[in-house]
Amino acid sequence: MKQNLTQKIIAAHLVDGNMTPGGEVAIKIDQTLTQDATGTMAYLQWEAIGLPRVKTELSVSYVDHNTLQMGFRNPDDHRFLRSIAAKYGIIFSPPGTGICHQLHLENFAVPGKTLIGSDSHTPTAGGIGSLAMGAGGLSVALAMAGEPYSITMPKVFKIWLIGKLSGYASAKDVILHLLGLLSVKGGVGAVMEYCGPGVATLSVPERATITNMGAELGATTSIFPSDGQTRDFLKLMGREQDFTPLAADEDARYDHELIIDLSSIIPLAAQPHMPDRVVPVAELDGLTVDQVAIGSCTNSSFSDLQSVAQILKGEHLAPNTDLLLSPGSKQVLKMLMREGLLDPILDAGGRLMECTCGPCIGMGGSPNSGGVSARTFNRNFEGRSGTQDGQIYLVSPITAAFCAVNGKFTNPDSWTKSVSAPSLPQKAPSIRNLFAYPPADGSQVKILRGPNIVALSPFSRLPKSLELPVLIKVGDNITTDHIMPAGAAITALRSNIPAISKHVFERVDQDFVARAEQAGQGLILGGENYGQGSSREHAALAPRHLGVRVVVAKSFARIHKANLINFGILPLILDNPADYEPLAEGEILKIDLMDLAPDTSLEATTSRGTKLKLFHDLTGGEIAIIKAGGLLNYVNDRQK
Ligand code: MIC
Ligand code: SF4
Repeated sequence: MKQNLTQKIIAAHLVDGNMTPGGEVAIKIDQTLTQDATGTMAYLQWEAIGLPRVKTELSVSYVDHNTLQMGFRNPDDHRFLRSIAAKYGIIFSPPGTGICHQLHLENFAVPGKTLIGSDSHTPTAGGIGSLAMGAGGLSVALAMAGEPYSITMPKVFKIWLIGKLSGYASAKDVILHLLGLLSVKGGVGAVMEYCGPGVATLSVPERATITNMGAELGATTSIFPSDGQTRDFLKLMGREQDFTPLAADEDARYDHELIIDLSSIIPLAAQPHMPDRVVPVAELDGLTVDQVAIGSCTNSSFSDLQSVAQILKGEHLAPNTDLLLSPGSKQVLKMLMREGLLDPILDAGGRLMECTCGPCIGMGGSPNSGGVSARTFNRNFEGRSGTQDGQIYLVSPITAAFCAVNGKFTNPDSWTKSVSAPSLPQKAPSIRNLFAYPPADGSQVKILRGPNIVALSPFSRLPKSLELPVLIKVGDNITTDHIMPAGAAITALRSNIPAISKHVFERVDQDFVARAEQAGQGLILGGENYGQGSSREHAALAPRHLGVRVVVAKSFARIHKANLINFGILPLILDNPADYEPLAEGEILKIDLMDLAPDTSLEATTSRGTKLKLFHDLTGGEIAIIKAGGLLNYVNDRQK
């Protein structure tokens, strides 16, 4: 049978299951990655599994999210991660070496391999033809233990590219165009597979921008074929031996088809506060820009920053505008230095930051009160920048650079500075000597901990019935940033669940934690696409710590739903969305769980005496995990 690329890679890694969309498939995972903010918890869980060495072909632990080291917490986390990596056979990337996804693309990602990472932008490696997915830390820990990774077999969307980008349009505008078309939930349950004659016109870093931000569509992942462009990139990275050509069969079947003419793409921007609120940059003409931030795993490649340098050359930042720039990796930074491209940025007044996530996750670089910030990032959720009323616009590096020079958005028709088409540099210096490679035998390595690293306490099993107050009622598209905010102060608590739990929903409702603590247990009522965004399992773990046993919503985002299951929280769907309106905070729902089984619905009685039908799409395995009180209990039970 003819297969698309997604089906080919899944079939080659299939351990169990049925490859019909909607069915469950368990696949072998070749590579894993973690970053520091999710990694400490992932490795605490890895330790609870109790194996002497990882079983994957390659596992890498990156430190890129919180490198501010304000006090002992971050450096203790980094030291813990370094020692864990050495002991268990994991490559360690020290703070400041680069952003996990950029580094993985440059140094480790391989066409046709499977990769899961405890970060939602792991699909960046789809730019090189890996089947790369974001997952919770516990799922990554289990993959390192050699367990297959279970997902719902995705539908596959064919994104047929024709034409060639021209003028000031860039890869970022392609994915913004798609977001405007499909919305932040348009890709849920699907893989975006790019093909067609336009593919050959895009370099690997441009492809990676597109697959990276496929996460904002809610997609399981996004993938490009592996072709001549892939070979060129791997050769430049000194890894030509990792190249294999890969493509869908001709006439392969897809579940949905879309055509994008690259030559019709124009500069676009996502307006506050959602990545799908997309408009042409021309419509923002005249809007004052207080801050420009360039970098993040979406747009921090050499060619991205080269275009910025070309626009800034001989210019000065507008007096009202600040410019922050974080290169994606030390390799990118060294290339900029070698090609003389840092001078124009620094001479224009730009501020060079570390090669980390930086302002993207609110690690400094927040805009002023009510300030407009044009960012080359992938998320503009309210408050994520660290300034609650900051107005964040997501744009390409080219648009960002013009904003920096003009101090405002301007119509691209007025742009004159020439920008060369994205290209790979002639030579790229390897920085692989900066990674710490694990010794062949790690048994003597001592794990170094700090007082902020608190082991997980076990969770109780699911009882036969629950009587739960609605602790909070929220609307559609609630992100994990709403549930468990990031930023320097809170992210420093990622390895301490009791401490981080004090911040659940704090940007939405200051009283949530007190209410939850008083009730002892309860449920969250959500709308559509509940839990979109990050893979941070703290958005499930911390509510669970506060006694949340059930989330009732109209629909769920993929990774968050998996995280809820992993920590024994029952994700239930309102059978009749009209039941959402009358439900209020404080109301008590009595849910009988005796009949919890695949393909059945549950009944709840409200304190008003009304009946609600709640359904779920959980598999037998997922129900068993929830009943056990979470995946760690489940795995430990199995080992007994
Ligand atoms: C994000 O972009 O939201 C993050 C921060 O990278 C998260 C991971 C985290 O919360 O640690 C993600 O994308 O999964
Ligand atoms: Fe880091 Fe931002 Fe990318 Fe998340 S989206 S991995 S915070 S750069």
